[in-house]
Amino acid sequence: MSLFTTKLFTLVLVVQPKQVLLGMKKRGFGAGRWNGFGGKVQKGETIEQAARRELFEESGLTVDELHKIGNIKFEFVGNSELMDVHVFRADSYCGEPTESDEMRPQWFELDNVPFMQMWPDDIYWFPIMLQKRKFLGYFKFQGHDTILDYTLEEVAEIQENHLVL
Ligand code: 6OG
Repeated sequence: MSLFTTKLFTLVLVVQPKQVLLGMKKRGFGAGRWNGFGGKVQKGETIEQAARRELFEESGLTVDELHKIGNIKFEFVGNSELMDVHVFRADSYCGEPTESDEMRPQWFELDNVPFMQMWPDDIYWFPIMLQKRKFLGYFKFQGHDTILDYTLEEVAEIQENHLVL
């Protein structure tokens, strides 16, 4: 029996040959940090539908193809709810990045990703993502700044039901 409950989230990285689009989170969880676009999966939608919806709501972009590239489980000490984040990469997009209530989008050169103003896990898995490889990760946080433990492995495919904690 697991003592954890799990909540599903999405995270989309829009990547161009030399740049990645990030959004400055203006409010709520992770405010003040650059991140991909995403949020909670709602009842009645698939994870990919949620990823497209959140990407559009937060950045104004739509995409043809979303590649399922990663899954990261986040544990926060003292919190029995695991965040199960499904990570996608899009290599092309439609529309113009547009600021929303939640996010201010900005392009970053791939050799100038602002890791110091991002969640501390990102520096571990971004290089895998940018190389178009796939990964499974688990990060245990104390507060929002300290990683106590983590695991990260590259995988050939992201399965629907992998690791259960
Ligand atoms: P809303 O609360 O805005 O969804 N997220 C994380 N992203 C990274 N890179 N690292 C983390 O380390 C994260 N924890 C959560 C998932 C939250 C958004 O933030 C992502 C969602 O896209 C702890 O609805």
